[in-house]
Amino acid sequence: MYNQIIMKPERILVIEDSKFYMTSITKRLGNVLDCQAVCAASFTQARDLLEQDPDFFAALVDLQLPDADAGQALDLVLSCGVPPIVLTADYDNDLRETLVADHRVVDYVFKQQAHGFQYITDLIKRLMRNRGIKIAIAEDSKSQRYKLKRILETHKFQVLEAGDGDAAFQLVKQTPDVKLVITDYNMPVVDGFELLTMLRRKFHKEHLGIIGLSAEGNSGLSSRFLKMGANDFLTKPFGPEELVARVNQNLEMMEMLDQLKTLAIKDPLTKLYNRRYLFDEGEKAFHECRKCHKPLSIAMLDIDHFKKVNDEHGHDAGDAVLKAISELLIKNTRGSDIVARYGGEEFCVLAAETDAQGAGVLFEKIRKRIQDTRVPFDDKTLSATVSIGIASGHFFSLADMLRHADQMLYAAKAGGRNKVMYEMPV
Ligand code: GH3
Ligand code: MG
Ligand code: MG
Ligand code: MG
Repeated sequence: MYNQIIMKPERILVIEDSKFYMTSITKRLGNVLDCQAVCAASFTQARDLLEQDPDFFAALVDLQLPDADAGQALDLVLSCGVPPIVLTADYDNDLRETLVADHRVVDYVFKQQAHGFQYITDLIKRLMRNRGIKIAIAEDSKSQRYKLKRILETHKFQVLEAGDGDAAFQLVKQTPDVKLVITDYNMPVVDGFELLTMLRRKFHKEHLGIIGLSAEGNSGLSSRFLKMGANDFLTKPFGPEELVARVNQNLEMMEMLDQLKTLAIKDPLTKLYNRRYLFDEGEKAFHECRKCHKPLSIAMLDIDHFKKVNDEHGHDAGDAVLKAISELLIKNTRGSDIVARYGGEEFCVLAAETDAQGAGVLFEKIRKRIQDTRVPFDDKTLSATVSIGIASGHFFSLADMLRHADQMLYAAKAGGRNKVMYEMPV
């Protein structure tokens, strides 16, 4: 039995009197984002809904409604603490300035805007993602810090604050999942450049983004921030739209790099490391163990008669078995071991600091657990066994170890399959 956490879809309040607009946006929210759109066709309806339960993730608010003054619904939503995305029929510069000045407003969208629905769903998707992202602000000016915090919190980021560079450094050190630091230059104790230098000694650009804030008229500051390892900079004074756009752009860039890296080292089906990673990291582990006279074991695993699973139940069933075995391998090994998909239905586990005896016990347990595993697929239950060959101890090279493990695997196959084969050192 699986323990499943059922997540309730987020509720989004949509206050809109145009039936067409309401239907289109509601459909998209449900289909694209798995959100629950709660519809209010008038101000009165919106007020009743908010009175019943004001716990909305966000609100889409039409400024023009038949039973209220312009903007009355926006005030209502803000007074309930729900972050609003304003929908407006026409562009008006004064209106834009009023909206931008209120740091509690997430954004505004023109209804005629090309790809407007896409814009809204992308925005809400980002707000959902932002909930899990921590941003630290290093800024000595209280009012500036408050402004930044307010804007970022409206966009659902988790915000941490520090009044000088040293406090910011301590904060980031204690909170390793901070994704982005926004830092002022001129600060007491430790200034923006020193903070940048201290942070870069510990955290790489790809893991911790840093945006420097430089004062107007000092263009030298921005280029210095970049040269010293900042990801980006913003020149003061800046508006919330500029800040949020830069923050998002930098986060997206980091996420993309992360995804690219994952693609380069992991197998997409099983999420295990690929062959290339095994060779690169395995080589390092091999030399490390040899240098420190620590034991090392390598196991090659091959699913028995796997072709039959595909032939009898189809390729998707085969994939389900591959995934189940991969999960089992991860669960039954240590984080420091390298578990890789070596080829189609072949796996390789590199267990550092494990001698022949330890490896024998470990892989016998794994063999037994795979044999006992039942994989549900459609209305069927699938099962599989594996043959395992182990190489332990001191070898000339990693390739040499892999070759030996492969020979042992061959012996396990020849010996009847569903077996673990290894030679104990004499
Ligand atoms: P043995 O016990 O001798 O290892 O027999 P086997 O059938 O497991 O070995 P064989 O090498 O003949 O067949 C391997 C099969 O694995 C054939 C191939 O279609 C299947 N396979 C390889 N990669 C994948 C994959 O990604 N998904 C699925 N479903 N099957 C795969
Ligand atoms: Mg300052
Ligand atoms: Mg094979
Ligand atoms: Mg096989």
